[in-house]
Amino acid sequence: MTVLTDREKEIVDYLYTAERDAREVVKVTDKYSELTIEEAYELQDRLLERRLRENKTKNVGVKLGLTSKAKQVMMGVDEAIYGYLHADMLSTEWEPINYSDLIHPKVEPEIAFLLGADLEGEDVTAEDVIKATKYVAPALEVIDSRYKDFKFTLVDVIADNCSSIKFVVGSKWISPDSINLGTIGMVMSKNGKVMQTGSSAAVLGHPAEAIAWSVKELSKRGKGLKKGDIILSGAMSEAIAFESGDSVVAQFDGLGSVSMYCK
Ligand code: 0L1
Ligand code: MG
Repeated sequence: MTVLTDREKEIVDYLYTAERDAREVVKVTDKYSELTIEEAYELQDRLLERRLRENKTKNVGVKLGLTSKAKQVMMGVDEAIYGYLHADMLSTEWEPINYSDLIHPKVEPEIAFLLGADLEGEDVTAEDVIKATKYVAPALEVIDSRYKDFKFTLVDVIADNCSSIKFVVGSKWISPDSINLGTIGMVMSKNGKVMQTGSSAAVLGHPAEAIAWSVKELSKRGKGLKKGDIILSGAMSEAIAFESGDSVVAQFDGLGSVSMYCK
């Protein structure tokens, strides 16, 4: 078992309880401005260990964030980030999401990859990702930064497991060979009104490129992706805020649709 420093214990407790109690908090870097990206990923690991233990859940995959140039420019960074998905974050289309469990949620459209083989190493390419993928499906990711007003630095958001909270995967799973994953158009509506349009090309040029990037990053930290993992490859448009009573549907060319309802 990993022994945590006093600072790690304090930050993990701060972020874990903020999520558990659906309470927004001030940024970690307001107190610890010297934290580095490497330390942020270590904090993320420690936070996820605590989450796995206390929520009695298990790891089911990885999610990528800041994969669009627009979001990177907005944050003043030139790199994507990654976090982890747990079984208790997975929600189905027919099971409402409880607004009272969340702080200030937003939802974004993504393509989910289900891996049929492990992927690891610094030389992994987008072609390797496609070969290792058994199915792709439309997905919605709900993000709920624990930080006040959804405002944070890169260090803050990495330590906070990249704002992860829930995700929904559509029921139509298809082979990645049956579609051009680099040019999928998408329309996301809330309560019947179109809110966002986007393209899979916004995800680092191609969602499989984004996943290849994540495999390289993970391998620098001695990790990889596993057969059976679900990977959320990154948002195809800006996220939209939602509240109790809202329904959201995202329709993807050739992939079908995925929906969620918030009660
Ligand atoms: O999944 C995402 O793209 C979110 C990454 C973190 C940035 C944010 O919360 O907006
Ligand atoms: Mg996302």
